Amino acid sequence: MSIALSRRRLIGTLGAGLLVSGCDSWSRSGRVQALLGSAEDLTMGTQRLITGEATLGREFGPAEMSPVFRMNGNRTADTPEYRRMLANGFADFRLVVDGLVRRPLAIPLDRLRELPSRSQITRHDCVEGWSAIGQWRGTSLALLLDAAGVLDQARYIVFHCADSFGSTPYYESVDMVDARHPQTILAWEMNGRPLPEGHGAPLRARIERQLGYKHAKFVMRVEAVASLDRIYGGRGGYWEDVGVYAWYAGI
Ligand SMILES: Nc1nc2c(c(=O)[nH]1)N[C@H]1C(S)=C(S)[C@@H](COP(=O)(O)O)O[C@H]1N2
Ligand SMILES: [Mo]
Repeated sequence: MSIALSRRRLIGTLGAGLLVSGCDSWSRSGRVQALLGSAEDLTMGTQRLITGEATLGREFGPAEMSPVFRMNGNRTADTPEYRRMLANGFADFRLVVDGLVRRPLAIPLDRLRELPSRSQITRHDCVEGWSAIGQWRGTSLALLLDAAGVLDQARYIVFHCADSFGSTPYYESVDMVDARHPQTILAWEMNGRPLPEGHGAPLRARIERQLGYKHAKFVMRVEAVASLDRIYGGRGGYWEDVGVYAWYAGI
């Protein structure tokens, strides 16, 4: 607890000098974007330095689970293909792992469920100001990346989702430290039941040391890339491209 507090305080102190308040036109200039970018790098670097790359996010006991875990963002993926897969219990679903890998994979859900899995009870923190504690079980992303043989040039993992806002698909990305973190899983179970539609069936990412929007729901494809520049808007995620939230959302 005190470590978490002092970490926050330190990050706050370091960040405060660089962050510029207000939403005048100057704040939208390239200079501010650059400043915000360097503040983000500093936050990530500081956090990794203090907590270490493999530090686990806090885990809770069953008694601490929230009676209600709300749904947020898209509660379904409104495409004919998704509806078809949902109606069929995802029997036709294949998780694609591709990009900078030696062996691209297309893995059925049943097969994923047979692989070694990890279960964790963690707190989900949404940037909008709510939290909930839930249990997640799923397949380690590191295991899948090893099975596909991720190439050395790969620096990020992109989660491609089935849902969109308007015509813009939701997506998210993490670097290799978070991709290979022991608690980073593609969860197919929530609170002891198959992952419900509203929470991202059939698979959603759990990135336990980052805020809620990084936890991509409705994950269809995992892509290893050297750079995020040419993925959609180039900022590494749907909300990042909109310009609202930072790519690194460490908590
Ligand atoms: N594909 C997809 N993933 C998403 C979102 C979304 O709209 N689409 N919303 C994000 C946000 S902001 C939060 S807080 C969590 C909400 O997860 P929940 O619905 O399981 O509570 O999912 C995240 N992942
Ligand atoms: Mo969120």
